[in-house]
Amino acid sequence: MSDRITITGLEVTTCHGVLDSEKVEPQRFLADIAFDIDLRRAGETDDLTASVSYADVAQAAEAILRSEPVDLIETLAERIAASTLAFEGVESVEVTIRKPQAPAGVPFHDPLLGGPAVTVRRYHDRPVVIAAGANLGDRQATLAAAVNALDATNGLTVVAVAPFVETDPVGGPDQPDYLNTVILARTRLAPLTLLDRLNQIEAWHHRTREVRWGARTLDLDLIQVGDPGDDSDLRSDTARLTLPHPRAHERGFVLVPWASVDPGARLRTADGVHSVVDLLDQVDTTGVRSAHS
Ligand code: A4P
Ligand code: MG
Repeated sequence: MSDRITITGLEVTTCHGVLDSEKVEPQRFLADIAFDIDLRRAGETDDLTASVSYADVAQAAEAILRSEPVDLIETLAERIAASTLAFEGVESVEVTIRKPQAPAGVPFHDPLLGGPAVTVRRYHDRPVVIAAGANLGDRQATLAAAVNALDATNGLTVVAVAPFVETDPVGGPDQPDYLNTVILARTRLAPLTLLDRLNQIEAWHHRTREVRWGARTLDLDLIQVGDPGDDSDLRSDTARLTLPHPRAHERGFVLVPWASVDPGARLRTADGVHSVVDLLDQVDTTGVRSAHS
């Protein structure tokens, strides 16, 4: 369940409308903007960078209202919705534009909130690729439970799950073989919200972090958010979240299941966007075997 920031009654007197007279005679336009965003971290840290500044959103909306005349308040609402959704962390937005002095040929009683209004609701719907691995406990049951927990997440829908593969451990200390899979989903959630959710699901499965690349009951990694094919994939370069995942392109235990569930998949690496099938040609996949369940 996400949180919400609301900006109510942003007012600009300007010229928009279908009639010629409206293009030259200014009238009042009012905008209400409500956007959904995970505010937990901002509330816990008192840090504005963990939220979105309502001033920035409101000023961007004001600039749209003040820009060259358009015919429709639908256009204003659509543009303000797009501008608000572009702020990092915003999941969805609802924009209402009121035009209380609209020349509709009828009287409106309330000079502030009377008259016509349009409301649009828009949300992100991005493809996301999640890699899952387990090499302690009942690996099969854990991966299945993780898929269910992901699908039960508000704002995320699982689209496909790759057949599980049995894999030799890569890196780290001596440890048992892994069961790995790749999950394709669609989401309106911001990447950091998604990462918090992955960590929560790992914690439910008693994931501990004593040794880097050590054995684990469950590992859930974010591989990619958005589509590099149309340049809409999100990039992040912080210790908490690196996107796309910096090691995915060299790991058979990610690429093999990913290519099997989505042969057309693409991944951005340091030297451009590649098809996952092509990347697979360059990695050693001898340690990846199909798992018979
Ligand atoms: N982090 C940064 N970016 C991301 C991201 N895109 N997705 C941060 C997930 N986490 C990300 O993660 C360490 C830190 O990375 C976290 O603070 C997180 O905020 P972790 O899950 O605590 O530790 P980890 O998984 O041991 O580290 P890492 O570096 O993610 O390991 P890898 O590269 O995922 O490797 N062999 C086989 N056969 N199968 C496996 O699944 N997995 C690993 C882990 C090693 N060998 C394996 C397998
Ligand atoms: Mg991890």
